Amino acid sequence: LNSAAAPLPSVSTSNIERRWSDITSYAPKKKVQSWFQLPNGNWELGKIISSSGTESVISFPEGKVLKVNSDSLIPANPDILDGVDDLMQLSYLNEPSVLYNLQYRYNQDMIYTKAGPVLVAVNPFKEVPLYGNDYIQAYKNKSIESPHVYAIADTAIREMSRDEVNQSIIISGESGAGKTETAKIAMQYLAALGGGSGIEYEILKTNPILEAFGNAKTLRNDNSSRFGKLIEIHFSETGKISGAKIQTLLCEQSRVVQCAEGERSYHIFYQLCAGAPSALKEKLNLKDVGEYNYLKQGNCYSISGVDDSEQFRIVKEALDVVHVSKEDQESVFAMLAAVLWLGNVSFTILDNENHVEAVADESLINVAKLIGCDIADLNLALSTRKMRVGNDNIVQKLTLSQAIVTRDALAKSIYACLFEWLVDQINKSLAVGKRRTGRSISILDIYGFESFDRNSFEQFCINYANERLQQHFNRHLFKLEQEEYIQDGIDWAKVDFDDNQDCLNLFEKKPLGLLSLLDEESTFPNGTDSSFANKLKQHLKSNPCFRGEREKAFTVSHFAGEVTYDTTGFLEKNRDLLHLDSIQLLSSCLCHLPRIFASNMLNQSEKPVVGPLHKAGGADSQKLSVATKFKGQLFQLMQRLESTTPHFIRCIKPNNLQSPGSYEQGLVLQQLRCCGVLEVVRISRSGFPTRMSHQKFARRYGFLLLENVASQDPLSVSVAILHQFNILPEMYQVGYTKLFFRTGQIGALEDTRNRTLHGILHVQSCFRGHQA
Ligand code: AOV
Ligand code: MG
Repeated sequence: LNSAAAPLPSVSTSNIERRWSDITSYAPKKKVQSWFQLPNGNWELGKIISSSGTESVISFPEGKVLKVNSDSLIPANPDILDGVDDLMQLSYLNEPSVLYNLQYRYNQDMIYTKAGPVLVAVNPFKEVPLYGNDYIQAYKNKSIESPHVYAIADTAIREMSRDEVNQSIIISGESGAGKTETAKIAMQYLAALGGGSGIEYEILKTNPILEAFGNAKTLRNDNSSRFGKLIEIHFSETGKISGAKIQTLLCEQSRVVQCAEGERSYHIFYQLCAGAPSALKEKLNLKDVGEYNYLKQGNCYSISGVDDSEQFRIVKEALDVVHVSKEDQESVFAMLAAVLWLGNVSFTILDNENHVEAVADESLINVAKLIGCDIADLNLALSTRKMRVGNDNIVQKLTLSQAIVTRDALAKSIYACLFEWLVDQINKSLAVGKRRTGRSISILDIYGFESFDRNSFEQFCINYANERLQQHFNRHLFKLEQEEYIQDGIDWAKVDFDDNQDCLNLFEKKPLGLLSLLDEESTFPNGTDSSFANKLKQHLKSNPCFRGEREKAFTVSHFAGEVTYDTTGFLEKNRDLLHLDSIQLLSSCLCHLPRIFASNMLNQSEKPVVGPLHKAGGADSQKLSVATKFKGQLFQLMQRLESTTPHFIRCIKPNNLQSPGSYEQGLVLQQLRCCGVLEVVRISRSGFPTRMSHQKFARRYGFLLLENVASQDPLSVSVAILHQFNILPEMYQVGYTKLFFRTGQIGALEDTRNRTLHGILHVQSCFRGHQA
């Protein structure tokens, strides 16, 4: 979140305590050590010297003594619990204690902590000695128990083979929190354990490629993912990786032609300019990054600590590994150069109606040469538009602003197609072999929640995707879990959580949701960003998640905070026009383009979902709106995840400076709150994570019974087992169909079962030995 806008936690501690009071209520009342909130919002640990009525006297380490309202104190845990592995172990589960516990670990480079079933990862912003082969082996052999991404990946592998169910590792967190790094760490572990065929090496090499083409420096993150990615890694019966498939979520296109001050376009442009060998440079007529308009706008050419030229070498090597031929690689670089040169194409005004033609300078000549078309054809495609009026084709000249839009649309399309083509190539190379078992582990890494001073269509899509992801998290950790308890009739006090269904409805409802209204307005030839904003205000004003703002803006209350969107450019970005002329130009040109692009480009004119968008305008293609396409991809992605057992990792960004050693309590707390980390811990602690049907339980442990049970029905047998093993009543619940156990309870039973079985087998083998 925006640092300026990130609210510090409320100074009124009583609210927070009330909020968590039910959680802390079973803890002892005697407050020896307590948290006290300072006016700056941070918490300080003090010792209570005396307490009388509503007032307490508390002393702080540096000698300060304060008389405070007893209600404002929040109990702290005893020192022995400092830095516990799992927040479930805290005696007092409250916000300052959780913040302190994470910080205590963070200060010692223990960046991972469990919150019940969820792994919390606090971004260290520096190298920490927790990775590599020794650690991988240690987690594999279970000689280390501390929380880690490796441990999550290990559980996923085990459960995949044990339960024969596909698994997923779902990584979330706001921009710059560490999702992409975490995804790579998980991939490392899977590759190490499932390696052998060599395909794991290819899988790892997709990272530098996709990051070069899909990541960029933003104000939040020097290596920010501008696309979402689900990689499905397939395993054979023997547990070896047999292939993989990557599915992506729309790549941010606008960045190709514009970016904010201090940000960069996609890494690959800078890498190409810095790293291309001189022969390639000459062939593509490459200049210094500072010569290209598209790269100049951000006024930022390098990233500290990153050598673009070296990165280019790494990307080329990776392209070799995933079998992109040298010839195709050269075409890719030529397309990138074409995009850069397109940005330098300028126009001269021909008449007093502002009609233009492109200036036939170096830029135009280079573009034509690079994409292999005629200069005159390119000029026509950039400065005119064919229209059909009745039965006649007429040619309309474009004005300066129309020509610029057309030029930029062409550049964005080339880039988007290039990206899709690359993903296709990678998927071909990683294609799962014939002997597939259908078992897989998927890793999800999308762009994180974003809130800038100015938020546009891109943030709108990104934050919508994050809202969906949060819903998935809620469904699995809160809804489904509690529904199962209630359905099976066990005694359960419901734990509340922040359901984000209302916000999702605001986006998805038809016909009066944000997405529908956007599409509708995009189909009107006369629709504008302000008519769109007005429509939103008119139809959505009573929605609690929506607020109309002055001018063309509106605010959405997201699960992670409020974001105000400026609708400027929304319609154009959603329509994403590419004139038929441009499509024809590209599909007729000479280089490798047709092969790379033709199918993708022409696909775009398939379904007229946006409706009569360009009927009035003429011969433009009809195609899916960007928002609709995005929603479709998102649904596909979520659907894939639905059939898997999820493992959640929550990445936390400890500061907005991207620097090590700084832990801002307010910022961390806000992230913990918005994703409901404490509620997850609470459900896990009071919940019954292990469950087994009466039948299965009776079958599995029935033979351990010492006395015969009068009735042989599974429930009576189960109850008899529970009694014989002295399992305390508060440790389990008997449902209509299942038994529910608290964490760890079934472990002792399982041990006895194993020991007994082992004993029986041992006796049997002795017996057989004796006979022989
Ligand atoms: P993101 O994926 O969550 O942001 P990244 O994974 O790109 O965030 O992490 C941002 C930066 O934090 C990285 O470039 C590293 O410098 C650092 N970092 C993260 N995790 C680690 C780690 N485990 N060890 C060392 N450094 C780390 V975005 O893609 O912006 O939402 O759209
Ligand atoms: Mg990322």
